[in-house]
Amino acid sequence: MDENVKVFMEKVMEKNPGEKEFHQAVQEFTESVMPFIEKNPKYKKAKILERMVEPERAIIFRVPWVDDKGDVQVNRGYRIEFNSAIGPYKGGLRFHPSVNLSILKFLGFEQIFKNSLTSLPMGGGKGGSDFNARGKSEMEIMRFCQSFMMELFRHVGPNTDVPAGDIGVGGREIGYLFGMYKKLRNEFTGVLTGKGVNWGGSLIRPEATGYGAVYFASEMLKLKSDSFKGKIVTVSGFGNVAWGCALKINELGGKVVTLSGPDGYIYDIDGIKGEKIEYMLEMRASNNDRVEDFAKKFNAPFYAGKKPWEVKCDIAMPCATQNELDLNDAKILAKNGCILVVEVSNMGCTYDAAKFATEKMMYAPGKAVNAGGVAVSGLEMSQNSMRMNWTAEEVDKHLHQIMKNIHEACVKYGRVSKDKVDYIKGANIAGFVKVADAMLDQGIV
Ligand code: 2IT
Repeated sequence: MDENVKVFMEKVMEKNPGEKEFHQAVQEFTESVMPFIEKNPKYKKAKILERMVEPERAIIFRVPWVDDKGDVQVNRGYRIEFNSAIGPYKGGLRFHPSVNLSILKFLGFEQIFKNSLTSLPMGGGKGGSDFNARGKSEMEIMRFCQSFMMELFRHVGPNTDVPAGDIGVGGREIGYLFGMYKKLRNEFTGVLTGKGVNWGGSLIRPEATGYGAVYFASEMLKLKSDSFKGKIVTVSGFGNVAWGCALKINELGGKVVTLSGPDGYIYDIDGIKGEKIEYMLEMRASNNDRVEDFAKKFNAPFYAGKKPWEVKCDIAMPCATQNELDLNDAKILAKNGCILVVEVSNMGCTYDAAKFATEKMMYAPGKAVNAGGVAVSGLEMSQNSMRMNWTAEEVDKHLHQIMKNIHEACVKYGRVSKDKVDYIKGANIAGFVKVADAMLDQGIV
């Protein structure tokens, strides 16, 4: 490791003890940008990197609610308002029992550069709760969302901080959160994105993360004069992101053969298409958090407790959660002839897996690949400000162009040779420059 990176990381670790996901995200980022900062002393002098790793504000709050039995439950809520140099804080809310400060800080930190890459005016933020939706009733989910917003409403607003969904927060939860915000503020504004299309939501927002990821991967393949046509694709997860990927991959002539959940993975050799894709939405809404139901319904083999990376494929797309693909998985993928690892989940690959995949296959990081989700959130904000709705074609056209531009920016800053691009470096530096320059312009604040 570079000496400057080492010294910097020691300070980050000392100041943020135990936050291992946050350390991981900062280290990956710092290894890319440190050489760039050394070459551009204006960033070094203004201590831009030291300022960037410190959230502007981190809010932690109590979320009490009453379950169906009448018992009182207490969860912890968070909102990390990380960086507002280029726009209001923007980023999702994650409701999952694994949620803690480290995870939300890593997500908020990555969100800064992802949002910058979209070229839209959005700062970086993230929030959520350790709430576990598994086995909860519809009314319990509603009461939890309402209690969460009873505190969050003081900290957010359409020009301050605009949350959206993430794991465990979809259209249903956004609806309950929005309803309570509107009641408390007596204002109908675009304070959240991912809203229903009848009340301010944007067409294509549900599809955007998956579509955008496939558009980005198509650009990577195009560099090699290749495409999705005829490709076998392994996908992990079964939620909104995996769903959008499956739709677009089918449209482009590829075949998705796996889905996964915390319980294991399913292998569907006929390909996941048509009603099978629609069934993914039912699994999500059931609050069961498992894919074995799919195996039973469609008669596909189910591998309990295993990850889909052992299946032979051309393209692997982790769409579930952080660190779901490690070095050993990456080695198996390469050995089985996989040519491309497209990280769709945030930090879906461990750092050594990402480096290995960059070297031996092709790899692109989540903050570039999955930026289509937040990009269409940005377009939802624009439509809300104008009090207008664009057609699906119009939104999709913008999304496609934004993903092409992000790919181009990654190539610009990440090209290592005629036929090799380091997308980690490209995405990090391209995302950094815009935010760093805005911070310089705005002084020491
Ligand atoms: O990780 C992400 O970019 C999201 N969960 C979406 C954030 C957003 O504001 O749409």
